[in-house]
Amino acid sequence: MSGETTKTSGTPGRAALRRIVALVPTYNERENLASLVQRVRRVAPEVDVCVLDDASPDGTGRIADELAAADPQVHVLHRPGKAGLGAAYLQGFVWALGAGYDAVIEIDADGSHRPQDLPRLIEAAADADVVIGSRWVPGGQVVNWPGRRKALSLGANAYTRLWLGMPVRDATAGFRLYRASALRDLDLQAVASQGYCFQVDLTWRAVKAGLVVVEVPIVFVERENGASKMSGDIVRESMRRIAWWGAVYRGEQVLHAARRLAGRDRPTASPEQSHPVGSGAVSAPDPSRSPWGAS
Ligand SMILES: Nc1nc2c(ncn2[C@@H]2O[C@H](COP(=O)(O)OP(=O)(O)O)[C@@H](O)[C@H]2O)c(=O)[nH]1
Ligand SMILES: [Mg+2]
Repeated sequence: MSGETTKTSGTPGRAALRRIVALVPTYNERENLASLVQRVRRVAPEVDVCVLDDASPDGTGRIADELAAADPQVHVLHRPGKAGLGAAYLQGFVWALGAGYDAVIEIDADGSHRPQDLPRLIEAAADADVVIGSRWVPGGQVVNWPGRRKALSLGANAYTRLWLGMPVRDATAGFRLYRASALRDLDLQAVASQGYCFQVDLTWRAVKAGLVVVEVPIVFVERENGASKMSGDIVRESMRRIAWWGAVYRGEQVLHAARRLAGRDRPTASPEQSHPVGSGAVSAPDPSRSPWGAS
């Protein structure tokens, strides 16, 4: 498998993934949903599907109901109204954990995430807690995106790296696999991100928790039908929240550094005061250099 590993401090010998569910968030995806669900079921028949629909006015929820009625491996969660991708996924995660799945996959309804890449994501999870289908690692690709969308995605990832220093190339990617055990480690109740910064939020939590995050290259194909829900509000929420997480992180680094310096001057310093501190960038795969002390 080609890909990039962000951390290597997780548990070796991970459990086999017997039950997997692909969560498909939808808002006005009438033209896309049936084909996406059929493709997922064809490529990965062992994988269940759960549609997370925010009461789409175009009737996507009814189509999801028809798909579920025809296939016992397809489920639907009807949500009361458009509340953002993050909120939909959080409900999906809680549902999947309650239903006993070993892993969840996030996949868009619009065909941008190709179902034929699913087996590689699942395969990569043999050695990882979180697998990101990445556009921005060698071998990754974006098809039919206008220059400004490419710039937005690359800019968002550069902004994220600048603030958070984590060595993930595509932290905003929405094609992912999470082991159920990883989700349980991530304190989902504390997640407040509503829009697409949800993806960065969970990546950041996974890296901070010392989980193994792997990026595998994917080809992202821009939708042919329907409209993108990307908006200025979503971009602004992302910029605000990422800057806040970064400021907290940098503040903690300064605090640790100050404590370490103070510890040098005082031989009686407590173990906490003399704890090793990271050097700025998240220096995986050497957890002893992690600013969170995940050694
Ligand atoms: N349930 C739910 N799904 C959403 C919402 N916003 C976007 N989506 C879905 O999230 C996926 C990605 O959205 P899309 O508009 O394609 O974003 P883009 O690929 O960045 O342009 C699609 O399946 C959308 O239908 C939302 O508020 N609620
Ligand atoms: Mg899309």
